[in-house]
Amino acid sequence: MEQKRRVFSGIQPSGNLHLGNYLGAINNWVRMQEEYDNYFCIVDLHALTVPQEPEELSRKVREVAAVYLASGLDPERCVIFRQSRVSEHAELSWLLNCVARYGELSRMTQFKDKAQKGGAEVASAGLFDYPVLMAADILLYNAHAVPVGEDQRQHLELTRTIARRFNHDYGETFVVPEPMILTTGARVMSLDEPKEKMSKSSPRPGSYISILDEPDKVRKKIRRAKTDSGSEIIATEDKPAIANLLGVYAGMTGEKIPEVERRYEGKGYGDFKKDLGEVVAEGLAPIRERTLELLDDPAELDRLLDAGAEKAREVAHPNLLRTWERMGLG
Ligand code: ATP
Ligand code: LTN
Repeated sequence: MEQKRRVFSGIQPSGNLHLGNYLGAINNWVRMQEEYDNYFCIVDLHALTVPQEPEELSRKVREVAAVYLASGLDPERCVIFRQSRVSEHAELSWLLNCVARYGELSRMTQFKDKAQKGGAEVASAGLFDYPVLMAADILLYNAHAVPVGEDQRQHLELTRTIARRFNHDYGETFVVPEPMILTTGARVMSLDEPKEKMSKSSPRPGSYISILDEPDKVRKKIRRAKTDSGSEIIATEDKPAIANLLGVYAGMTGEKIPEVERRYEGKGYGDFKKDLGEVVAEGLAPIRERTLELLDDPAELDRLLDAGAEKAREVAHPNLLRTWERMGLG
């Protein structure tokens, strides 16, 4: 039998999982899980790059695991695990720190944005190093493809650079991974500020729809979402707010944006937002309900994550040993 290609991806257990995480990442993982050999991680070490409340963090790890399952990831087909429980991630990260360059990390826009927000002087060294740990996550599994949202493109390009440089300097070791970034849903913007991406770390709850928001809250947030001037429901550049809402509609229903535009020809923003509220509320409701059920049994979630870590280690450990050898630590 032909070997399936491998995918690796992850989400940080920080803040509230939102519609962008769902449409840009999880929903695509669910759809393609049959086709690939899947590794989906809860990247708790990445979450530590900005301050976290310790108790909250462990609660969030289970929450992300529950959302993965509730969204339809099947633990028979996907290895679901927690990054910190496979210590090879941190170990490979150090080795790759010695391959990645300071100049490259200085050019990462996510670091620049986040460091600027909290003050660059007090940003953690971990925040600066974040993309190297991400490269370690991916290269440790020799993943062929990495399904993520558009905001991760630059990090993936760096991962590819690190893999190529390592292979050149130490001999063929790592698969150079391909980004897998779909067009619809890859960049969901804030509801109140369509120039900013919908983000977990946003202090404004009205800016995002949490996967765990109650249906009425979802409807309300969409009703209040910013719109553009004019009245046509079309995804043009001068209509960033409506274009974003159309993208959400298409992402949730699996339709193409032009199909949705056609359906709303001659209708007003009010009608469109009302329907969109229903589509999103109804789409998320079963995921929310199932997540809450799963969270009622934390021991079962922990057991699943432990089993996942064990399976992940079967791939990660030999790859780390091989990297040691290549670098002269064998
Ligand atoms: P933060 O904004 O706090 O950095 P985040 O919301 O970007 O967090 P992550 O855990 O960093 O969340 O991202 C998890 C996945 O969700 C990644 O694949 C990322 O590309 C995707 N993603 C995040 N935000 C969006 C968005 N607004 N639209 C589409 N995909 C997104
Ligand atoms: N940086 C990613 C999360 C992440 C990730 C990964 C995604 C960490 N390691 C490996 C894909 C593959 C983010 O979405 N902010």
